[in-house]
Amino acid sequence: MSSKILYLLKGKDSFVSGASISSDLGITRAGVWKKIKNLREQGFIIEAVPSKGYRLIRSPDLSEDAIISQINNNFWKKIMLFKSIDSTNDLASRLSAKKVIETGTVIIADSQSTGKGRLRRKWFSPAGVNIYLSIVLRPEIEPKDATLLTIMASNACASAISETTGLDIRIKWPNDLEYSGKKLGGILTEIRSEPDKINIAIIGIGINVNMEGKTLPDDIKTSATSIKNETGNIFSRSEIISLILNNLEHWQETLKNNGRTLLLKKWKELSTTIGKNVKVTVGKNNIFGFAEDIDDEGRLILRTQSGIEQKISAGDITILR
Ligand code: BT5
Repeated sequence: MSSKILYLLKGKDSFVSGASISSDLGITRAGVWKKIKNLREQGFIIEAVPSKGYRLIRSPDLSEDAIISQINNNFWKKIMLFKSIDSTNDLASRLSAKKVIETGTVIIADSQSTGKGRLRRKWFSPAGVNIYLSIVLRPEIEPKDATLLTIMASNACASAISETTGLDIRIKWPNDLEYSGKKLGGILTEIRSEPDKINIAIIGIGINVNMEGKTLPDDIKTSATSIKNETGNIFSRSEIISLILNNLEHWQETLKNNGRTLLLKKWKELSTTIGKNVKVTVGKNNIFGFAEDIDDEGRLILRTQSGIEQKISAGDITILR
């Protein structure tokens, strides 16, 4: 409900009267005041002048209501924002196992104590600056196509960040968001499935937004970057998250309506990997070759140095000059 008030106040320079809010939302004036109080507690600066009404002065850069007011709430069922948790993916997994959250739930944290990447690698997750979120879905695709979820999320994130910041964000197979060859975000898709059916998919997204480059730990200082580091500007995390969710809704609908080709085409346009000589590290093995394409399941098609075609489902890519 607070998000509906926000919707009425947003983008207006003038005051909106308490009476009109109360009649638009069908609640009492005291009810309006309570919701305004709730928004203020989330960090919104709202001016209140007797006989004039309410005016939104400033929004916090991360808030549930700001996100809810910008997305399709029939599609996204619930937005949950936490100050600090272990890992948004792990919480999503625990809650979905207990069946206390439904598909279309989005779990967001301001910081994570044990944010994770693939293979339980650490994801650096400091407070107050970045995006850490997990989306819970039950997609109607087969488990062998699960990489398409990472592809969908990569497309959604790259477009959202590019549109908001003007940076040319690219995707490195299979799950990296990059700017100028540096890692700006990553995606971790986890599924629980039966042989022919995905029961639950959790798509985890981490994006470095307003983090200062100098605060990066030593091991990723040269390989990672943030939007702030590249543009010098601070961006609203709520805006970027809302755009990501809107884009994801679009790609899910596209995939449902036999739009796999469109999804893969967009991914290839944004990819830094296809058409390059690469080293693919899979476990302890390195495979050298030419990245020819990805197939319909999102697997990398690699022409090895001995001329053999290999299809690779997961690995770490180094692009060779
Ligand atoms: C990923 O793994 O890139 C997936 C990262 C997904 C993180 C999100 S945050 C919300 C959700 N909840 C979670 O617990 N996780 C997801 P991978 O490709 O394995 O890359 C991990 C590697 O990236 C690490 O080993 C570091 O080298 C590097 N790294 C760690 N933190 C980073 C950061 N903040 N920015 C850039 N690189 C980072």
